[in-house]
Amino acid sequence: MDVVKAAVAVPLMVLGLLLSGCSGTKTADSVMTSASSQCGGQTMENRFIVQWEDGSFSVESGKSKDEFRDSFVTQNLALIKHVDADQKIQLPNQNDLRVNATADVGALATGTLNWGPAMIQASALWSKNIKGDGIAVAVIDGMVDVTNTQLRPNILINPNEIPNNGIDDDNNGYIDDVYGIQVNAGTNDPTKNKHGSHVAGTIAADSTVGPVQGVAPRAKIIPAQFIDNDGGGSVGDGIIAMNYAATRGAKIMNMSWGGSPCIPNLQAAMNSLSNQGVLLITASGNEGENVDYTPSYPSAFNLYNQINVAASTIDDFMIYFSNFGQKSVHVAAPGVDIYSTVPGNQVESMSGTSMASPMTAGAAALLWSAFPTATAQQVKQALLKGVDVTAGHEFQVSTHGRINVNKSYTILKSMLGL
Ligand SMILES: [Ca+2]
Ligand SMILES: [Ca+2]
Repeated sequence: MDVVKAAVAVPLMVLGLLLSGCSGTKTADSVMTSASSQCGGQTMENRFIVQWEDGSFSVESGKSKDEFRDSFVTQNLALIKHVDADQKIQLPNQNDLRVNATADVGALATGTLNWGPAMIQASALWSKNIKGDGIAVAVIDGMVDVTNTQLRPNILINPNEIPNNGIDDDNNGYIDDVYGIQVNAGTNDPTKNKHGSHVAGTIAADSTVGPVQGVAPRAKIIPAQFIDNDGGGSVGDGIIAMNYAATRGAKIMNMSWGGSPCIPNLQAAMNSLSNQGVLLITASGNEGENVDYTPSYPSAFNLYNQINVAASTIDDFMIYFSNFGQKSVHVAAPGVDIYSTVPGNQVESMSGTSMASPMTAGAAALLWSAFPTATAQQVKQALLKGVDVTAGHEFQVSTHGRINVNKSYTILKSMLGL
């Protein structure tokens, strides 16, 4: 599947020349993040994230910042709102994620295998037949193994795209995007990077066909892949993946990655999605830091419709490596020794805020499927107000608690006057 968004740049360049007289005081320098306001990170010298005046984003290439400013930016200035150098992001390697050996699932007590959904009381909603129906959740991550027995039933199919014919049948800019997209142009093998499959299973593994209980076992996953086999990706590709998922109807997006320093265009892109009513769930990060004072992004953006999630243990304490913060982290969710789907129809345990975030995304999908007229903000507030706060276990997050989707259900019902 190829990304053909770059082709849009040609007509825009022509139009840009025509309109350049209307650009006012805008200059090529004024729309580009200056070197002095860049705040570290692994800048990609030849790639640029362009925010256009119409609210869209694209990733463009150039020989250098100066060359890009003098050619592309100058020529398209009237249509460009802001330009950032793209930056690399990197998932923790598999050891840092504390991947355990493939579990002998049969030997595990059920309470151990699916302790996360149990702790947040998801089963209380399942028993009411509330299971995430009709809610699309985007996994903005590495490749999702769409052949996995427990994931396959819950991958959202693009009905207007004919598979494997090399044609963009629905004319959405992406060839053969039947399941989702791969923004990263490399060879993407879900067996090399299991993170996306694990995240997807926590959200929506179909519990009728395997041992993993997804929190919302009938929600639909939109795989929007931008992280490669080695866990690397770029902020610009992440923005493309998010905006693609929005066009496919994602109500919720899970972002189990971070570490980016301040990139105005990442904030602008996510703020736009938040303002469109998309609920953005982010992992607080695994550095054990207070992100109110040591922010990394997108964790610490604190957007209107963002929930930033810390990781808790089976004993209901925050794990030592979870980032925290009274202002910019909102809730905790189970994120340690989380068993979920990986390629080969296997089940593995991973630990990290990467696992706590999809636990929360799944909870949001349950609530939204129960109350489809709720706004993203109402779902967020219900999740925040429904947390369990246990004496002696208070989390250093704004709500001091760990999510409880059953309590949040009652709160949301009341908020909606139902
Ligand atoms: Ca298409
Ligand atoms: Ca096609």
